[in-house]
Amino acid sequence: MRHRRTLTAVAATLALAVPVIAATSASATSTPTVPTLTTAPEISVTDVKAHLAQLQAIANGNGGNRYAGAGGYTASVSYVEQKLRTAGYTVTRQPCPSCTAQSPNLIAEWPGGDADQVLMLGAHLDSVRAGPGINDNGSGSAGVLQVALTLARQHPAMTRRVRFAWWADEEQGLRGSDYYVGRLSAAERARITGYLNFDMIASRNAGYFVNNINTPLAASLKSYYDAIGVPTEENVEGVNRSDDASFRNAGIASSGVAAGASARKTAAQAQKWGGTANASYDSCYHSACDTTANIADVPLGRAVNAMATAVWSQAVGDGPPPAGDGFSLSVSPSSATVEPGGSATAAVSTVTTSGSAQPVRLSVSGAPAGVSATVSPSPVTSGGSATLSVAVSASATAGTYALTVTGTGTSATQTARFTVTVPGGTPPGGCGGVSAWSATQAYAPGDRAAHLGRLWNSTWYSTGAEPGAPGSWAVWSDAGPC
Ligand code: DTR
Ligand code: ZN
Ligand code: ZN
Repeated sequence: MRHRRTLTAVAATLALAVPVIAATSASATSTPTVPTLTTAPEISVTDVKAHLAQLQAIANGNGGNRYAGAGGYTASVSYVEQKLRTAGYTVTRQPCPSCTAQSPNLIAEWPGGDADQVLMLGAHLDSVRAGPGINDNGSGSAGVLQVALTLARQHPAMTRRVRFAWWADEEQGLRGSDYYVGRLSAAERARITGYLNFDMIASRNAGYFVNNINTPLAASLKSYYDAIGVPTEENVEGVNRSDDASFRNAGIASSGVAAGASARKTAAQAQKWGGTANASYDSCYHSACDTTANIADVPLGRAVNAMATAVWSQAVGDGPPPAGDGFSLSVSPSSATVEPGGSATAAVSTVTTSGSAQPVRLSVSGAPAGVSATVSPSPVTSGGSATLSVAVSASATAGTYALTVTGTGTSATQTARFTVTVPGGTPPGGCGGVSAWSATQAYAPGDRAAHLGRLWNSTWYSTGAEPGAPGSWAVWSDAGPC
């Protein structure tokens, strides 16, 4: 079922219901209330903070920071990547040659909506060396991640594409986003309808800043704050200091929200937003104290719900969710080279992509003679995993074979490919027609046998002496691969 969030709860505190640009419908009840802002689901601050706790743990385990080029950055990338994959995203690590230690950007696109109209959301995932970077910019990274996970879980009908990015090396000069934008073809650039940036969204002495606040792209972000009665200002402090600049410089519309860095809150701002006048928005900016203790829940919650509002109002349609396939199936790795006599395994993963979890019966087909392939356990409940085991007998014919793993669920059937290559240039029949070595056969000088992808010449009398085993040189000579 679709979540339809009204702003009734927050509206209770407002003297005035603010007209909302992004409103798609008014409440159907007879009580006059604030119009529904969008169909956006509520993003839970608790969920976002759970990601922040993980980023803090990553920094703790990596010398106290997550800067690009160090272990804390790589581990942050792995954390976000794994969360997205589990949710059903195809995630791309884009190596960035111009970034410190060639640190990668991470890009994930939700497969729905018009591919010619792409709304992008991004946050830099690196920190400075001085600290764990939980507000700068764990906050934006975790927020964008939670919105991406929520989109996947809701699986709504899409109008536009939504692409999420976590940038490398922002702190050394916006290098990750600069590389990404520089690599776009003119056609790819033209497809991006806008880029929304989230950098430092949970500052403890928060301001409510919107980048390029009077542009059409900013309207859905601003309208969220308008609707909850929080005044916003242009993000003057952040101009040219975060990844939206890479997009703006390439002529792509950009916006975003921020709660402020080291600049000081004015008396007028303290009056309208609360907090401390004449103190920095974030007193731990670029410092060791930028930890999970440096996060303010209120600006964080507002920013992530503004994000969701922007995504749902700009890219989610009014129709019902597409009839879901229900689950996805993948095999990793998707290929292996297996010598005769050898074996390989691969992980078979399923993910529930819509509705509730379902039992999925797993099977594998397409194995040629001499190759056995099994998948176990079966069935699994979607969300679960199994193992594909491939065993190649000594007499298997060299070649490349496509195996098909089939998952039969209650709402759909999915397949995934696994390619197995048995090496050796042997003509059909295996080792030129020479029989496979047998442990029970008696061999005499001059006999030949095929074993482990090699041809063996018998030089003495033997039974049960395995060619290639230690000491077998006494009775077998190796005549090379076959
Ligand atoms: N992104 C910050 C730079 C920055 C400085 N001031 C602001 C204000 C709002 C957002 C960002 C910033 C950094 O990464 O250091
Ligand atoms: Zn930052
Ligand atoms: Zn910074």
